[in-house]
Amino acid sequence: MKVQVCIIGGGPSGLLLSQLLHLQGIDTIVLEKYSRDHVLARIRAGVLEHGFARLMREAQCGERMDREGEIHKGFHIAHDGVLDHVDLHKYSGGNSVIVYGQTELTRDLYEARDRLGGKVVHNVEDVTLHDLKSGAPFVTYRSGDQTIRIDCEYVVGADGFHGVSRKSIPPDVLREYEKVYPFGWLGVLSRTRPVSPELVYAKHERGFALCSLRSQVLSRYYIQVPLTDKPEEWPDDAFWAELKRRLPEEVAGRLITGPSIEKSIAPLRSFVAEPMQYGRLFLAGDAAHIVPPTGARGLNSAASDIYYLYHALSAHYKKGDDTGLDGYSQKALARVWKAQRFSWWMTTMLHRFPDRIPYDDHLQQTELSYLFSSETAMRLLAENYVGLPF
Ligand code: RFL
Ligand code: PHB
Repeated sequence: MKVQVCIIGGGPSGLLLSQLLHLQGIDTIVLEKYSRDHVLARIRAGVLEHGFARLMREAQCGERMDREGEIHKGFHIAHDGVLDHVDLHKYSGGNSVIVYGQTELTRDLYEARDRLGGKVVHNVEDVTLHDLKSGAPFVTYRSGDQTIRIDCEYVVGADGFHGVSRKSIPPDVLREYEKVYPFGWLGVLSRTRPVSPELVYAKHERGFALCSLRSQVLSRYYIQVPLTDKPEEWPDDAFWAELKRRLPEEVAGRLITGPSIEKSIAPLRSFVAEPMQYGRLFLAGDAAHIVPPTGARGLNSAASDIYYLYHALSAHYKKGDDTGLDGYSQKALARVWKAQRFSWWMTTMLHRFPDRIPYDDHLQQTELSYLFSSETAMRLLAENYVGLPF
């Protein structure tokens, strides 16, 4: 089979790019390792930047997001016994974020691909990238006992952190920057009314906690846990008790608990791979960079990669203009590193580090008291949280 762009990975990055390119008349195929049900069972991001929302609308996938997603103009930070408010709208010049789950967004993208007859192949095994430095790269995969070959002009690696695309770049070309945090987030999804209409990020001496939501009847909560913990060591009652301990009384008193419908632990990691291009291969999203979820930047950083790639590939195919493709890695990385900085800052400010010294505690407190006493500091937070311009 021959296509113009072969996209590895049917997560939000790969699907969104294939949908946008399809609308420009550019032929793509998406190769996904797992089944659609498996991809849609993963509970991940919840907060979308307005720029991402715009891109979803441009991809003709924004209808349900606009109908069911919640616009949030602010959030809370609980710390040192107080519940402070971050007015995103006021301090970002009128912007906001949309709370809409990654699962729903991915479902919308799959349905849009179905409507246009997009080619998405599931359960592909042994995906291998070939001849990336040539003008005629190709990708092979196994389906049962058959090996299938896809000839293409470009390959996009949107196969997440554990995918094969980044690993196809020779080690002497690839530079990797990584920071692993000494804790994870235990997340619980429950069919209960959210404790607060806006998100609550809580710094507490027992560890960080986050109250988020998917809708007015579906809550998403997280607590910081040691990396050695396992979800099965946290029965629901223990989770709710620990979450309550970490929230200010006025919030904990309102918490409605119920059975968990999903419970998992995600390790926290910062990671960047450079460059994001090798010959005819372009990396996008988690395949090239990871952030700890504290600043809600992961999926949003993927969206800006997709925006740049979409425009670069469109300019190539429509005008024969390769400046976007040539400059992709540099342009994408400039924004990626800003998301890295912000996520690291939020994570460092709000978590309890096992090796901290009293000096670090003071700095954390000072960071927070400065934040809530300075309009300039508040603007920095707000402009990053709603998303820096693409
Ligand atoms: P994905 O979603 O990992 O999709 C990659 C796809 O590639 C497939 N794949 C392969 N396919 C073919 N061949 C192979 N060899 C393959 N290997 C892998 C995988 O099966 C998968 O379907 O990457 P993508 O599309 O770049 O999307 C990135 C986002 O998923 C990620 O950044 C966010 O979920 C991060 N994140 C958040 N981001 C936000 O912007 N806002 C948030 O509020 C937010 N909250 C979160 C998060 C991530 C979390 N976890 C679990 C890490 C909260 C959590 C807890
Ligand atoms: C979520 O709802 O899953 C969520 C929200 C905000 C974050 C991270 C995760 O910063």
